[in-house]
Amino acid sequence: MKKISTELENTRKTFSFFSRLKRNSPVDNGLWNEIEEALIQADVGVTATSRIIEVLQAKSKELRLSTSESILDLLKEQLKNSLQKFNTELDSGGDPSVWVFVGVNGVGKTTSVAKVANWKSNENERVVLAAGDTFRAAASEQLEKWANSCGAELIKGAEGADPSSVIYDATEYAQAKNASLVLADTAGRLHTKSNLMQELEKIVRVANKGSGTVTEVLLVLDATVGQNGLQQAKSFAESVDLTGIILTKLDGSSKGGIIFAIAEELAIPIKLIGIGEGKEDLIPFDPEIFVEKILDFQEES
Ligand SMILES: Nc1nc2c(ncn2[C@@H]2O[C@H](COP(=O)(O)OP(=O)(O)O)[C@@H](O)[C@H]2O)c(=O)[nH]1
Ligand SMILES: [Mg+2]
Repeated sequence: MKKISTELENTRKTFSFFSRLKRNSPVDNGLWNEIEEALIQADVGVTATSRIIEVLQAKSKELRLSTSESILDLLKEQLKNSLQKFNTELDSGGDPSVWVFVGVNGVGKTTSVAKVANWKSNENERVVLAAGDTFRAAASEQLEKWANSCGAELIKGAEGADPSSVIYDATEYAQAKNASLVLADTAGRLHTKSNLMQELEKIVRVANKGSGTVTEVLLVLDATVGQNGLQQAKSFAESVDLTGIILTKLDGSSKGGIIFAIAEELAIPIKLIGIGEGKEDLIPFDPEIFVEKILDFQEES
């Protein structure tokens, strides 16, 4: 897996107000307005932004902070804390463990399955992929290519097959072959279609019936859709117990602030972030590094 680097440049740019900020400008209404505007522009969202500013103002008053530098340090702490209350570890406690990838169309589910397969295969784990997107034949072909390039095995069904049974078969196969991890791809579904959301609930239930245990249900969210991602997360969370979020396309997005909106409004940890289309373009989410990367003063010359 990669380390955070230039891929987050766009996100850092939307927080650029902070890099233009002078270390010792006074704490006045102008400063508060600018902080508020910067957060909203970076897609932190109105609700989360108001809450963040409220807490920041109360604390800065209590601590009698008088420079922009001290306010920014406090903001960093606060943002890190909001992300750190979550456990970002992925649970491998099943035997085999089943990780189910869910989300709407085009967010990067299949690509994320491939990236995780590549990561785990590189750590010498034996990985089985389940082609649970049986809606289109092209979907399992796409996954098959990835499986070959990652050295993972693939279990697929016929087009139109019941995704639950494909995923169930994959867990039985994994058990028989002593593979420790099953990564289950699923078809994209609109969070507004209740029959499709019920199918997800069934997928998780059936996957748990065999030898495997579903230890992760990962919602894949596309960072570029901004605040709409929040609505998707809320709807999916109503149908299945989401254990984590994979936030994709942060490389092309200036909307990294959605991370704070998710943290403030939903109790679902972000576990992985996608920073490109290749199988290596995945990084574990680290709140400390993320906040340090995007919020900083410009180097003084
Ligand atoms: N830039 C970028 N593109 C991505 C990322 N993840 C997925 N994609 C692209 O998004 C498109 C849809 O991905 P796919 O995995 O097929 O989405 P799915 O419909 O949810 O399975 C493809 O063109 C991927 O290459 C990412 O982290 N960054
Ligand atoms: Mg797909």
